[in-house]
Amino acid sequence: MTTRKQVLVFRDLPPDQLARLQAVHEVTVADPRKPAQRAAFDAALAGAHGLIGASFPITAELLAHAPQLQAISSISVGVDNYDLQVLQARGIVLCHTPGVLDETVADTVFALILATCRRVVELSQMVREGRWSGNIGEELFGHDVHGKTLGLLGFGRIGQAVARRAALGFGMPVLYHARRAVDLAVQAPTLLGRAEHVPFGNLLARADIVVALLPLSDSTRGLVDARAFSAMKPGAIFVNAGRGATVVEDHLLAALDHGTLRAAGLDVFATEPLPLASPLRTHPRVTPLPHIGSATHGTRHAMARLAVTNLLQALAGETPPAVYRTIGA
Ligand code: 8YV
Repeated sequence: MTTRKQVLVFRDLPPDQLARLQAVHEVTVADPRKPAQRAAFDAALAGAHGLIGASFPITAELLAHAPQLQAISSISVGVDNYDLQVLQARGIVLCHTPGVLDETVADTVFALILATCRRVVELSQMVREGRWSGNIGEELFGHDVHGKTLGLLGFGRIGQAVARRAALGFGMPVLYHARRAVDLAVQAPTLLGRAEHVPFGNLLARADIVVALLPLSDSTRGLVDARAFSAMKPGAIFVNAGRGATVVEDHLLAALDHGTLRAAGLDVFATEPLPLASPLRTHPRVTPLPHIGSATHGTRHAMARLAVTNLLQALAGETPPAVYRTIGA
C-alpha cells in the first residue's frame, strides 16, 4: 500500500475526480484566488507533496514555501504559470493535459473567426436592443470565411485541429508558421497538400485571417507587435486563443484604430480577468471572450481526469501519461 501523501487542490475539481484523489491521499482544497481560502492554501502548501489546479501562478517565491513538493499537475496544456527553472532545479515533476482539449479549443477558434467575420455579436445585440427595423444595410454586411486564406501562428495539435476545420470544412488554404515544419504525411495526413509551412512575414502578408495559438515563453512574448500588425493584409482579421502576452495589446489597439486590421477575436489577454479599464473590453471591433477555449463540460472533465491520473502516478513514483518535464527526477 502506498503511503498517503498531502495533496493541495488549488482549483475546483469535479466530485468524482476529487474522490479519486481522496481515496489515496490526504486532500486539502483551497483556492488562493479567494481571499477567504488564502490562509488555508498557504498552510497546506507548507506540507504539500502534490499540487493540482490551474490559472494561478506558481512562482519561485511560492515554491520556496513548499519544501516537500514532488509533483505539480496542471489542469491545462499551457505551463506558463509555473516557474520551470525552479521545478527543474528541484526535480519536481510537472504534468499537464495535452491532447484532450484540441478539438474543443479549435471549435472556440472557429466561433471567434465566424463571430468576427460575420459580426455575429454586434448584429445579435442590434436585434436584442430592438434596433432591427428593416433589411440591414451594406455598412453592416460581414466578410466571408469560406475560401479565405488562414494563417496559423503555432501548429501543434490545436493548430492542426483548426487547420482541418478550415481546409476540409471551409475550403480555406492554410498557411502555418512554426519552428519546424510538420511532417503532414505522418502527423496530419488529411492536411497533406492543404497546409503550407511558411516564414512568419510571408504568412502575415498572405493570410486573410491570422490565428495565434502560441504558448507563452521568452521567445513568443510580444511576438505579435506593431511590425507584425503592419505586415498583415489590409482588412485582415486577427484571432488569439493561445496566450494574451504573445501579443502587444497596445499595438493591437493601434492596428485596429489607425492601421488596417478589420477586427479581432480574443479569448486570451495579457492580464486575466480582463481589467475593466482595458479598451479591448469595449472596442467595437473586438469580440472578447473570457478564456473559454477548453471550457465545455466534457473537455474540462477530461482535463481534470487526466490531471488526477497524472498526479496519482507521479506521487506513486510511476511515469504519468502527460509529463511536461521531469528533469532531475
Ligand atoms: C484552460 C488553457 O482554460 O489548457 C490551457 O492551457 O489555457 C485552458 O485550457 C486553463 O488552463 C484553465 O484550466
